Amino acid sequence: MVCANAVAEHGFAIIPNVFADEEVKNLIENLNRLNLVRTRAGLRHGLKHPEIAALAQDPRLLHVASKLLNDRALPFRATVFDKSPTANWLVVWHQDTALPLRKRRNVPGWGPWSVKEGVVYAHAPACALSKIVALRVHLDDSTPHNGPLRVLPGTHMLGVLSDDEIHNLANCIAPFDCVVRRGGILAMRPLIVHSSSKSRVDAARRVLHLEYTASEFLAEGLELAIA
Ligand SMILES: O=C(O)CCC(=O)C(=O)O
Repeated sequence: MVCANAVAEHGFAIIPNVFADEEVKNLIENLNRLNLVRTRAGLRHGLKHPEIAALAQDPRLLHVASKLLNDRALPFRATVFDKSPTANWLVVWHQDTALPLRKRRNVPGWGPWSVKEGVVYAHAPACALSKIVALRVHLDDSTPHNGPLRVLPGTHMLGVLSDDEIHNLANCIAPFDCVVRRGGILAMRPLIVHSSSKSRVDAARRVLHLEYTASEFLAEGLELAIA
C-alpha cells in the first residue's frame, strides 16, 4: 500500500481505498457538527479540533507517513479544503513553503514571516520542507470536472522556486490530474508544484490535508506549531 518509490520519484502517489465509505460518512458528520470558522476555501488549523486530531493519528495514516518519512510521523497541521458550488475557488501553480512555528526567531533561510489566525508562519528553506509529507484524505470523489489537485510531476526535486520558474515549468511539464475516489489518499511532497481549477459541476470536492514530519524541530531553535 505504501508507494515510497513513486513519491520519491514523482513527488506524489495515489493510495486508493484507505477509508471505508462508512468511515468517511462519519468523518463528514463530525466535521459538519463542529462549529467551524472557515475561510472561503475551507478551514485552517484543524488539529485544534479533537475529531481531526484523532483522524490524523489513524494508524493507517501514520503507517503511510512514517514509511514516506522513513522515520516516525507526527502530524503538525490539518487543513480542510472545501470546494463546492457555493464556495468555488481555484489556486494557481505554487509550492507549499509556509510553515506554522511556535515563535518567531530570525534564522538564515527562513522568512518572510507572517501571522495567520494568531499562528506565526515563515517560508521555509528546501532542506526543512524535504522533511515533510502531506496526506490528503478525500471526503468526496475528486474527478476531472470538480477541480482536482493538479501537479507537475518531479518538481519537488527542484528546491524552492521563484514565481517565474514555476510559470516556466507549468508551460513545459505536462500536468497530472490527481483524480482520487472518496476514501482514497493522495500523498505529496510540499515542494511539488501544484494548482487546482474551479469546479465545473455541482459535486462537492472536500479534502482533509494532513501534514507530517518526524520532529517538530526543523532547524536550530525553530519549533513547528501544532496547527
Ligand atoms: O485542494 C486544493 O485544491 C488546493 C490545495 C492547495 O493549494 C495546497 O495544498 O496548497
